[in-house]
Amino acid sequence: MSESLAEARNFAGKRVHVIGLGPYGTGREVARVLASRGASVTASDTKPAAELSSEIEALEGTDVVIETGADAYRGIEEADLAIPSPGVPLDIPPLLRAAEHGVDVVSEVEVAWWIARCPIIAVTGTKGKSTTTALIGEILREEGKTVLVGGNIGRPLIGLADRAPAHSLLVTEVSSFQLESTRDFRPKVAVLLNLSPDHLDRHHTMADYRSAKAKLLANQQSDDVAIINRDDSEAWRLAGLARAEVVPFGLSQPIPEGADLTGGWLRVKGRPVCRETQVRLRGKHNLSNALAALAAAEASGASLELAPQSLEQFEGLEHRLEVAGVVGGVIFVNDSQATTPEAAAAALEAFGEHVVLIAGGRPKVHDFDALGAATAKRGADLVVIGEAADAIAAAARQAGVPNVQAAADLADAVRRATRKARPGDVVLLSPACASFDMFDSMAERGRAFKSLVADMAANKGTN
Ligand code: UMA
Repeated sequence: MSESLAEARNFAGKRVHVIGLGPYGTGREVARVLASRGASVTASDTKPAAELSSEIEALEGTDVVIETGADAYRGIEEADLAIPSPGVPLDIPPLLRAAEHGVDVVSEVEVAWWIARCPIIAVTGTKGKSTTTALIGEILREEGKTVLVGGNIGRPLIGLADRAPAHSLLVTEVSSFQLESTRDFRPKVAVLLNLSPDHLDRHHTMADYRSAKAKLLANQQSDDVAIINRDDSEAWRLAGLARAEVVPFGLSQPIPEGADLTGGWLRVKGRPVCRETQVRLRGKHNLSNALAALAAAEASGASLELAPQSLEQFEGLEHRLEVAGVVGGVIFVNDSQATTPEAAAAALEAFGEHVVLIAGGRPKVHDFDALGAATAKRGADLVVIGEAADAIAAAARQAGVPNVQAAADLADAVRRATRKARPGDVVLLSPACASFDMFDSMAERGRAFKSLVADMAANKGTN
């Protein structure tokens, strides 16, 4: 271990200011882990204490000082280290002030890297991160490896890094928010799936977003591996920056030195591993994710002998092309996680059946032309909702989609889509937008959809 890493790992007597006690527990876990390692920790959140009761309760019995509401950030200038949660922008005045006072500002992922005793396999990209992360975990686990899976997927990395034994493998999803304030973070295996405009409210420009994602590769060395999507021009541009061994993957051409799809087989370094038809996940984008997962597992020491079983069994994650139910012969699919037009267009491609698409919400981008074209190409019907309803409808009509209906809310959209659908059709919620105009989160939107489907099933009987 380098001297600087040993120093970074030593928290005894350090003053640490954690910002954000969000619902997924990043702030709570950072505070808990570093307090247990001897740091003197303050945790701030601008929300009032009453809205943070479960996070505050979880820190009871520790020495963590909690500052909320108007008291948030008290004493931050005196800290040695400030650790903002992923959702905290780096340019808020208290953080800028702290940095001016010489406070070291880094993300939780950076600190997790300092303390981890085992190799880290880190996955980023605009879409497919969670699925690929979970799949890598499954493939490695099936081979009998000790694996911990977490990160942006909803289980903060630092808690896993704190307890992962040296012989284990830590598979983590990392977001641009988490990468933005890393410094030395160096995954043994890095996976870059794709890059398209997202989170521009925070990163402002595509160049800034790309720079945040590029930090995944920044500290890797020649004995590390970077697995990068050759089919995605934005992601592949970053391959030039990698010092690690680059292993390309992609569906569009044979890649004997990487992972590809040739003659109906998913291959890694020219070796057929699994038939395309064995992959349970639907959609071309998921075949691409499967290639990335195979390459990452291989780079992490897996033989891939049991990978076909993993790919056959892996059903995917909640809110990602998740079958919510079958009612009256119509398949209802919850893809609430699809918050960009690219993701919704990829979802449309996943089905051979006739699709009635429900799309709309709070737009993250304003160009829906490609989604309109994809809807027209698939001959899908369309029901639009939310703030982006008019923009999506206009793009779809322009592309030649004849059948577009506007709905008042999600329940109305499900009613209209159900009326349109025939037995054997798919009603697909793939909104292409954020949820915040109608829901607290994409997960709440997905659950609302599933509960509408469950109500219909209860009323009609499933078949
Ligand atoms: N806050 C302040 N001051 C500010 C801004 C915010 O005090 O100036 C407080 C807020 O009141 C809030 C907290 O900071 O209580 C924000 O918390 P958080 O959301 O950053 O923390 P967690 O709940 O632990 O969730 C974070 C990730 N959240 C975000 O990236 C916004 C979770 O990803 C992640 O699962 C979790 O850490 C564990 O790693 C969520 C997500 O939507 C699911 N991620 C985006 C995505 O996947 O597209 C990137």
